[in-house]
Amino acid sequence: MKKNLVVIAAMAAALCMSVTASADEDLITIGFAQVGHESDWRTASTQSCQDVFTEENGYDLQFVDCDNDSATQLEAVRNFIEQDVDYIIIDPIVSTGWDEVLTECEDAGIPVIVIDRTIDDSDKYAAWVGSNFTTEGLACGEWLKAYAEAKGIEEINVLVIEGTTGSSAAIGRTDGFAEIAEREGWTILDSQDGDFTQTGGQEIMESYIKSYEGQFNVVICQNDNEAFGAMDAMTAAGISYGVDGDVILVSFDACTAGLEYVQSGDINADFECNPLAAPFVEEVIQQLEAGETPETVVYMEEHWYVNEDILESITVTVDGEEQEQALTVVTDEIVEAQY
Ligand code: GZL
Repeated sequence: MKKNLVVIAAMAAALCMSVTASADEDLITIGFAQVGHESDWRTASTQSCQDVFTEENGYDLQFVDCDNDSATQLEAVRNFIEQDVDYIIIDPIVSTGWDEVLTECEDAGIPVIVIDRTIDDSDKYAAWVGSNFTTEGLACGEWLKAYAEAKGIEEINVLVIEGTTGSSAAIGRTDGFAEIAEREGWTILDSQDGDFTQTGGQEIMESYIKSYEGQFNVVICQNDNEAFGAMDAMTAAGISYGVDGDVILVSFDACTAGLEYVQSGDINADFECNPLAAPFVEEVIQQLEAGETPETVVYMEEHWYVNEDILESITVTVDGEEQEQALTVVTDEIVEAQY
């Protein structure tokens, strides 16, 4: 009797393994080479993918945090090719140096989907899902123009804390804002890389205060974590900022903590960059699975958040077309619902 039970148990185990194996074979394997873990935005971006690409949804997500290192990111993609994953998702730390490895993905027959930041030296990918960073920079400039006029501020002297050098997010926000600054005759006293981190924002702001104290009345931080660091540096130096301060403080991303500071008046305006791309990436993958051709460019919906309701909207010229873009005053409900 005992022998039979052992045989049945062994057969059940083998059946379970074969079911598991075939179930595993049914999973769509995805290699995701993420920028790193430098900001609240990045955490939300990673979580979005981990929430969507789960086993119960039919996916096997192989996630690599590339720690803001381009060599690590290229190696992660090549390892995904070795593993023969079904799809590769890349959020490119920098926008160049990609054609060789994307050619290797193409030769291996593995579709690539780019999210968030752009790849500017190759088009060997199935789709890109993200934001128009230049529009974000233009909107920031147009808001500052309208806000200064409404406040009767005639002279604008700006310090910019940029994001990671070479990233399309930093390039776009810098170029967009600079276009308006040049048109309006503003002075950009300095513009340095804070690497999208709170430490970077604080260190650059501390250096700026040493060099430009008393000369600037606007600080533009290219993400919220840099703004948090800049706030710490200005507070330590006794410099007031925000709606009731001597310095207008502007940020990008509009993460929950950033919006809390907009609501409190510490940050005057925060230009949202939406990190929740995974549902749109899944749509692309499902279209490819069905043999369909997905949209190659998918823009995320974004809002421009402000503390005061003195302006309802701004006009931003995007690719030659004038667009009326609403300004949204931050409320408890908006903060509660944010990423
Ligand atoms: C922008 C994204 C940027 C965020 C930062 O889409 O790539 O990188 O603005 C993040 O918070 O570090």
